Amino acid sequence: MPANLTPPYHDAEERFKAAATHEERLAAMREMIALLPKHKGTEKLYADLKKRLAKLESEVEHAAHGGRRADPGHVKREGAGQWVLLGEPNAGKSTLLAALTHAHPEIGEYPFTTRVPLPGMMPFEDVQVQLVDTPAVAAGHTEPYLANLAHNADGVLLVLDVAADDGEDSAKLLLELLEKARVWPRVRPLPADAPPFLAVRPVIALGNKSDLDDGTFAEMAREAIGTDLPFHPVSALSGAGLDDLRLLLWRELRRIRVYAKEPGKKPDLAAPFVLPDGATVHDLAERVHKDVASALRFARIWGHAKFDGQQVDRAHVLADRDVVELHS
Ligand SMILES: Nc1nc2c(ncn2[C@@H]2O[C@H](COP(=O)(O)OP(=O)(O)OP(=O)(O)O)[C@@H](O)[C@H]2O)c(=O)[nH]1
Ligand SMILES: [Mg+2]
Repeated sequence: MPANLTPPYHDAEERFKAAATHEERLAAMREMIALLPKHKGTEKLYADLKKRLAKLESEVEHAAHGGRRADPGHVKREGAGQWVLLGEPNAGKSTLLAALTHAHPEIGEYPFTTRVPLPGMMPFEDVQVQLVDTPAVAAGHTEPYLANLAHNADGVLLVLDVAADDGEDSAKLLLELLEKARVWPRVRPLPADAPPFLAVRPVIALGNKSDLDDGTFAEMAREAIGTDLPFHPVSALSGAGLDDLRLLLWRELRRIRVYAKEPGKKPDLAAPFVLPDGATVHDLAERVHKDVASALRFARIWGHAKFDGQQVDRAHVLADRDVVELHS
């Protein structure tokens, strides 16, 4: 019996042949199945198409997983800076991410809920700070890529569960991981015989679940992680301590916000440039465009300078919240 295939079916078949990606092939194949006239003469072809569709679907699924598995230890940096959260199972890393950012991580009473790193953006005033939730640090179960993730971040948050009874062991594991990651807490003076390739970074310990504690457990956790590290009791559940933490996460990045302004126009206060502490007018011009930097003659500054609109040269060091008018 002839199949009597219709022109729209043939069109879909042409699209299938011309498809450049798995997704396009998948879409065209689904159309072919939908457009296939259904009668005795197309029974075999229908069964064949369904089989090919199932195979294609599993290939696409496989490719997607392969892609995700390829580099779980790299999370693209976005916003003003990146903090990585590290901690024992159930410490509350994901609950913290959910409380501080717009991300929606899975949260569970059981350990190892989080399987892959998950970033979220924390709004702070007019900037966004990136936090990265990670799978737990636990003896024999720590994902090897966590060391890389910590090394490449701008700062590390060690999340401790003050109510847990294995506080000392998990503090030890976290400190070992920092060492493996070659992250040196910025508050610690660098010894003369410091190992090479260290990333000197802000490291902050959080005593989470402070709602379950009168302060006694927090003190024990602080001693376990090292009293020289900044330590902040917080509760991801009640929100206690989180406002202070937001400010700290911005401040410890040691960055400034500056607002660029064109002569004769109002500054764009909604979109600050974020630069490292100590950045100059030249650094800002470079960030705007390299041509702007090379053509720069002087700048005018509103903010911390002696008087508003003061003329400065390219070596002038900027301060947080300066408004800068670049003149070429
Ligand atoms: N009382 C209290 N419970 C909390 C707090 N933060 C988290 N929890 C609870 O602790 C459990 C674990 O929270 P998660 O955020 O999933 O912990 P996690 O560190 O991400 O755990 P893993 O992904 O397994 O490593 C959940 O039942 C949370 O509701 C807190 O501040 N106080
Ligand atoms: Mg988690």
